[in-house]
Parts: sequence; structure tokens; C-alpha cells
Amino acid sequence: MNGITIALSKGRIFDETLPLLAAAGIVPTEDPETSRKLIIGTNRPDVRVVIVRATDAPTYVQYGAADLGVAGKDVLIEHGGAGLYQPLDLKIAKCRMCVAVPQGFDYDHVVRQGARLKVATKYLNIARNHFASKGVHVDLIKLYGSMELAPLTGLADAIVDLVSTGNTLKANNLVAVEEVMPISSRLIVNQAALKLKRETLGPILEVFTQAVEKIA
Ligand code: PRT
Ligand code: MG
Repeated sequence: MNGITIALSKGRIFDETLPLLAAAGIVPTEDPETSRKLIIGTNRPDVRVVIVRATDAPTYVQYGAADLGVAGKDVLIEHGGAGLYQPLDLKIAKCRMCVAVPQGFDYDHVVRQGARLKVATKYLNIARNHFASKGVHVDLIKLYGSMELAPLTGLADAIVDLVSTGNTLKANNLVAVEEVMPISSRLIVNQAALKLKRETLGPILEVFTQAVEKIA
């Protein structure tokens, strides 16, 4: 493929990347929410968008199946950065990685006592590093979704999950007790494509950089 392939996930990342693409003169011809197509054309014959799971975007870009992509910092940390150039924080899809516990659970006390904590999360690397740096002993339990359910059923004492409005925690009687890190999405670029397609990619990266400064 001579043109440019951009890997995006449906939902907030697609929606919040649209204005940046528009600034670069790129307008997708279909809406992934209503279309079942996984490859979407744009107004530019040399640019197409592939619709991927959020956690798969780095894989497509790493192997060059997509030249560009957008992925959350959470996804990038868990995936590892091999083969990926990460030139730009797009400052979109912002949220916070947090430790949350059931209301009334004395997290600080447990941590001070040095007791073991059972933590359920999708983000094993982030959670492992966070608790190691605090010197807290944890048993990590890997989940693939709905982390909020784990402390409510006795599967875990705490969770490490993303929080944006806080509504999901509140609806499940959980409270955030610690911020692990702020999260936003980054532009990711295939390292080989950056060299081989510099003429096409260079101007897109430049416009994105300017657009981020204006929009943020
Ligand atoms: O949803 P799916 O299982 O397909 O995949 P995904 O959750 O990885 O994708 P998506 O599109 O939901 O998220 C893509 C990226 O958006 C993530 O990798 C984050 O970097 C970023 N992002 C920003 C979020 C949120 N905000 C967010 N609130 N990702 C997930 N959430 C979830 C969170 O996990 C929790 O279940 O929303 C819930 C909390 O939201 P509030 O508003 O109730 O606090
Ligand atoms: Mg989701």
C-alpha cells in the first residue's frame, strides 16, 4: 500500500481524533458507529482508516499494517513501545488511572500495616509498577473488563482502573483512593514508515502538532 493507513478505535478515540484529521484535510467517508466496514475511506484517495480494538492499535502500527494510529497511554504502557515512534501527546480521551476500593474500606490503614492487597485489573504492568514503587505487597488478578465488580463480589480488595467522570465508581459504591497517573492518547507511528513515507507523513504530523496546541 503506497498510501497512508491510520488505525483508530471506535468511540472516544475516533470521535476525538476527527478534528485533528480535519485540520490535516482528512475526512473519513463513513461513521464506524453505523457502518460495519472495518476499512473506511477518506476524502483523500491516498488515506484510509482501519477500525481496530483500542488495545490492538499498537500491534497494527508496530507491524506496519497501519502507518499511524492513536492509542491511550494505558494501552501503550501495557503493550510496550517496541517498533513504535510516539511523537505526540494528542491530549485527547483524557482520564486518570486510579486505585479504587469499596466505600468504607480503609486503604491507607491496610497499606500502613503492610498487609497483602488483592487487586483486580486489566492493567497488570501499570499496577505492578505502582504498588512496587510504594512497597505494597499485592496479589494481582487479571480481568478483561468490568473491574468494578471485583471488590463487590469479594474477588479483590481493590481495583486499578480508568476513571473519567467518576460515575461508574459512584454507581458501584466505590471510591478512588489514589491516582496512579494521568492518561491521554498518543499518536503512534511505524518507525519504518516514518522513513519510507516521510513525504506524506511529515506534513500530517506537522498539522497534528499545530492542531493539538490550538485545541488543547
Ligand atoms: O471498550 P472496549 O472494551 O472495546 O475497549 P477499551 O475500553 O480499551 O476502549 P475505549 O474506546 O473504551 O477506550 C479507549 C481509550 O480511551 C482507553 O485506552 C483510555 O486511554 C481512554 N479513556 C478515557 C477511557 C476512559 N476515558 C474511560 N472512562 N477508557 C475507558 N474508560 C472506562 C473505564 O475503564 C471505566 O470502566 O470508563 C469507565 C469509567 O468512566 P467514568 O466516566 O464513569 O469515570
Ligand atoms: Mg471501553
